[in-house]
Amino acid sequence: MPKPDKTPRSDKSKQKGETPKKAPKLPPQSDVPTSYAEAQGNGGETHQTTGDPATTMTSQQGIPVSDGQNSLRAGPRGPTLLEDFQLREKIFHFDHERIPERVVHARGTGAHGVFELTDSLAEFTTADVLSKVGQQTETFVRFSTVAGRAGSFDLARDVRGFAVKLYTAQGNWDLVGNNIPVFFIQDSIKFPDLVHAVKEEPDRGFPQAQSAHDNFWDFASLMPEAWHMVMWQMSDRTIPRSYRTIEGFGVHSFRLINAEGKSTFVKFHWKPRQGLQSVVWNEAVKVNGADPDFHRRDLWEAIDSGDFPQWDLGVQLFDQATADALPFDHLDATKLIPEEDVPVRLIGTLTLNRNVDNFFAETEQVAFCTANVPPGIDFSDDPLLHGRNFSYLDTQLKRLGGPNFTHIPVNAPRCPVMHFQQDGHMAMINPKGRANYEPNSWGPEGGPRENPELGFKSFTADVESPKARLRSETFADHYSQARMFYLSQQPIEQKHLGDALVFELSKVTRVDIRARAVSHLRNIDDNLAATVANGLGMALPDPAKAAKPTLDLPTSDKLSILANGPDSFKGRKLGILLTDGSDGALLEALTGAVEAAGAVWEVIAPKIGGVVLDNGDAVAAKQKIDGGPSVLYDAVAVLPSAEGAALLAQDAAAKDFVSDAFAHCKFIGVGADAEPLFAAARIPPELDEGCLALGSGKDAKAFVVACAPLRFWPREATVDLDAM
Ligand code: HDD
Repeated sequence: MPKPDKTPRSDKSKQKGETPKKAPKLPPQSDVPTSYAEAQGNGGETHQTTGDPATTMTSQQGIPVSDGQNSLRAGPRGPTLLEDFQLREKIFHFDHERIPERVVHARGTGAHGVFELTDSLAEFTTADVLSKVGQQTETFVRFSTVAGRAGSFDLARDVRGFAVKLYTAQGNWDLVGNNIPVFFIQDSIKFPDLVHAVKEEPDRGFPQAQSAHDNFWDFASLMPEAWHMVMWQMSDRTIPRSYRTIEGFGVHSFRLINAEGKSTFVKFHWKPRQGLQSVVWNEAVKVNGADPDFHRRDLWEAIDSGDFPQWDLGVQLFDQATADALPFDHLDATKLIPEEDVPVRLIGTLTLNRNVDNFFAETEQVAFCTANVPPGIDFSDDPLLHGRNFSYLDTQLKRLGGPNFTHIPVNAPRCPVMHFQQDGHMAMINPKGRANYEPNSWGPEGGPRENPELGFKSFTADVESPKARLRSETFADHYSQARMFYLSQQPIEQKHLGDALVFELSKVTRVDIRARAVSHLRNIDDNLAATVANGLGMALPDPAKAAKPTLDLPTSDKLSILANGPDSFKGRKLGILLTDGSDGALLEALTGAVEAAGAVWEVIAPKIGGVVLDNGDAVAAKQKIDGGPSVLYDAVAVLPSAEGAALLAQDAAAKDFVSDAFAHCKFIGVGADAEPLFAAARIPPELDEGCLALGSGKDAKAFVVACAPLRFWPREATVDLDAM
């Protein structure tokens, strides 16, 4: 039998693609340089070409560079000369490297992919991208958090952006959504207030990437319309395990328009084939310290290793009569349409299959706009959507510095682009020819013409109303869907939601704001309100004044993460803690079982150099124990040798590895000799069913199968005071 390749998966990809970095060649003793100038070069090996023009470094103007290490100066210790255009250009360009970060969604990561249509909507829309089964459309997706700055951590409790650019044959279609199907506010005029309230407080510049502060809860507690979204925000949806395990929602109702001009309302959904999954809050807090790039690294590594994440595009299609029969207004972005009322029809699949070549050029410069829709897709009258259509175009001008950001490759449509717009900062593709206006009489050389048949046509709707600043009465029910969402959660999810509210409101210093927040919960669910009030150590306040009484709507399984989780360990990561002398045969069986399940594994060891197994095989480690805490893994196997376990029992990081995995309700594979480490980590000796003995090949397979539910939730009642 061939010996197993013990190289961790992520290292294998390196073997495949990346050029190994050469260690710098040290000069032999006899060649010791006699001057500093000579020593700098290491014989020229690391920074000079062998004379090949193709690899010669140049300035921005293309002028070849002879020396990139030293600026031009008068004598070795004399003044630097203004004449040094090379130094001047390099520093000038560096000084201008930053552009304004996005005012919201600043922290994000992007990837390329393809969307393939599997079910035609041609009877509803003239949009080519939704009509031709089998057609593949190039796509770019950017995932993001909302509140944190570009350098903030990934696992903030926050909404996730899910922005999709489809380069369709009829122009770019941007579906700029979130991982939550509703929004905090009904009218875009409140957006700056919402964003100001959630971001750092303006006097002190903190807290970063948190809603757990007075200003956010002050605002939320004064905005009853926010409370449906607040329920989602306090659920585990906002601490996802991975971008690969979130849903995406277009939020608003849009319209599909067919060849006869008939309109059908549509809501868009992205459903992850990876299943939904989140982490627990204590884990999120620790992940942020252990790996602030947890989500972007996860997406990058999955795509890099060929495990391409996929989402199905779903549509809820409904007509005006259906909309009129709903107990709420579908134009109100704080409401969703339950899938039980209007089913989601899956019509295509998005596959992310290529990482970016350059983060700035692509992920940072990509510019989305909700107004970018091809013919056949149109807007509903959702007032939040209308504000967005204005805002995104405006923001790109500020961020990207001029009106020609569509010339940047990641933003450029892949179909022909023909118009008479010209010039401006950074213009790269001015229209050709003599005529730069229309109509003109230059014939075919005169450039493009409008096309009443193929061109975009807005849906014709009658509008007759007084001009006024109004909020429709049909938007007035703020609590019924918040209650529906809460009651649709499984008990452990309800517990997490209550814990999150207690955590967040415990960070609020003003007691009156805490009380006002809880007063809204009384209109949502009295048990939840009582739990939160108890958790905050305060008396239950009176219910907030409600514009409409809360309705008891039917619950929906689709709103629960746990009811929509994966059915296997596929795409997940197992952390295997080893020491010298660990069982080689077991490791081989375990890694085989993990790979057969389509999952990945990493070795964590006392030293990054790795360990030598009982069969003499050397295994490289991916992480040293304190750099690879168990929070980075979906499940762990703890397989030290007897000697190793005795040593690890004295090591704080090793004990945390085990006790955190236990506290976070992870499935744990327990090696035959691991007991002293478990005892030192204060794990009760009677191991629960989430801790599985690992001894043979058969056990290894059973362990990976057992990991499918991802967490052993019954344990939470034994490790969390709030649950006892
Ligand atoms: Fe927004 C960015 C999603 C309401 C104004 N928004 C932005 C991004 C996402 C969303 C995913 C990041 C795009 C990227 O990756 O580049 N926004 C939403 C959703 C909303 C929403 C789902 C409600 C349904 N947004 C919203 C409103 C306004 C904005 C009401 C203003 C009226 N959003 C912006 C913005 C941003 C933005 C300021 C910042 C950077 C950018 O647009 O390109 O214009």
